[in-house]
Amino acid sequence: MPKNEKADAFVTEITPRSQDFSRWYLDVVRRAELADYSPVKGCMVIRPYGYAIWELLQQALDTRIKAAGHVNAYFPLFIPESLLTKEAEHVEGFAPQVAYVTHGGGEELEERLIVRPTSEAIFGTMYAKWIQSWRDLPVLINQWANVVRWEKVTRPFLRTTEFLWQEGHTAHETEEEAEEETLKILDLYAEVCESMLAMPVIKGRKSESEKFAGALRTYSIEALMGDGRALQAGTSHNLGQNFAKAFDITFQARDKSVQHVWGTSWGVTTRLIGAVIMTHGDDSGLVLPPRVAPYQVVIVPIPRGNWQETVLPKAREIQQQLVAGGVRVMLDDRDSYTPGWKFAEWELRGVPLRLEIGPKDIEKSSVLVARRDTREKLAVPMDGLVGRIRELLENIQRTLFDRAIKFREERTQRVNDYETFKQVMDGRPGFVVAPWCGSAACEAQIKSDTQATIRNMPTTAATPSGHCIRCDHPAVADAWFAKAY
Ligand code: 87F
Repeated sequence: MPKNEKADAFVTEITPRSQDFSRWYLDVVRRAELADYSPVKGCMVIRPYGYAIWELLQQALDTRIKAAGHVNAYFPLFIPESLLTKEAEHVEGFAPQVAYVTHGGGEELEERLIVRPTSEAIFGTMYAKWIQSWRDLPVLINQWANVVRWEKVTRPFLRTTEFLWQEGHTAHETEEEAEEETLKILDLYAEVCESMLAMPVIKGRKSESEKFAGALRTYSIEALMGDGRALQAGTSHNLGQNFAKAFDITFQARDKSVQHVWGTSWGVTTRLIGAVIMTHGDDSGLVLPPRVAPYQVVIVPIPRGNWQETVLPKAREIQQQLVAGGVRVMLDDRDSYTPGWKFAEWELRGVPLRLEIGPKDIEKSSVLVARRDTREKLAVPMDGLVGRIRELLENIQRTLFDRAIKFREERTQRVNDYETFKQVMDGRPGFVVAPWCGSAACEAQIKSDTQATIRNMPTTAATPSGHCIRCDHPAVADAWFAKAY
């Protein structure tokens, strides 16, 4: 496509957020080259730019998971059908989502295999073999893997048939230790979301109806997206002894008695990429927090005069300085595109800082720096450039987080009566915090009246004072309600 035609095209190619948020989201995913659809419905290709974000996130998670004492391993993709049905009770609701392998080597298999939708069953089976004594505990294993869940409605990153994740599976001597582990991981997830993705999250416990059926207690982190809908960004389960009983994972305790281990499982997925898009993106496209930006800085040389001999060498020199200073840099030296086209392109792809350098800048020994988050432009002296750029990147990281916090505060309302609750839920989307009695009936009624679900109940909250928003019985918790993804 000729340059100008392409340049005109992209401006109109992103639907404004206010017009249609989900169209906007799909436009950004496609135009920023984060992902693309594959020939199999619901399966997507994570393109290099999207995968680079995942790698940065993966590294941050992996480092912290290991620092918390866990080790990585790899368990098989295929699981015998009979293993899954051992935990029949927990699996019932999920059955339609399971994909089967029925043939191999040109023959029908004696036993069908499932493509893992999660790995509790295979971890459980192996733990039963590996764990004998209290001396073998705790077992703290994580794996990075792909999983498959057959989904009717899919959306890139947010809900796909196959996705990438980490899943941790641990076994402990006591219930207290398992609970401690579950909450430790919840904190870890929250810290990664807040420090890396600049995405504030609410940490809390799920209601009975929203918890994983195989768990004693499920905790989640919940974030508010740019359209005011909530997104579950990670879960951590205290499995109690449920899986230990289903898979016969026992150990000889210190007092010589034989007991079942206490388990946990927890995971975050490539959905987090969707979360970062919807938390910070704007009408010009993606806005990436510097810590997960594949390129933190793009250098665009301004082609004037004999720029190849003057501007380009200077641009390369700056690039090298920045790289040496630990900054991820892209020097866009393609001469087939105009600077204006490049500006729009890297803006759309969310690069936090753009450096423009032309003959005039060289004369003045400075560069022009444009921030993606605030769109501010400033001249920065070449002298001390690396330090200044690093400061700016940190400032952008903080600014995005502060902005997201402010947005969430503006979109969070506390209410104490059902009429107001319904009105608020009917209005501008966001979180509504309200006292709840703990009954599934009230929860279901609220959902059918308003489409809102309990996202979670913060672990840090004080005991609630009020009465259930719906039935007026004494409340067991202040619940965070929202319409959710
Ligand atoms: C789909 C099909 C079969 C979710 C499923 O949340 C089974 C399941 O067990 C299933 N979808 N789950 C629950 C997964 C629980 C848990 N596993 C480890 C997590 C995080 C990572």
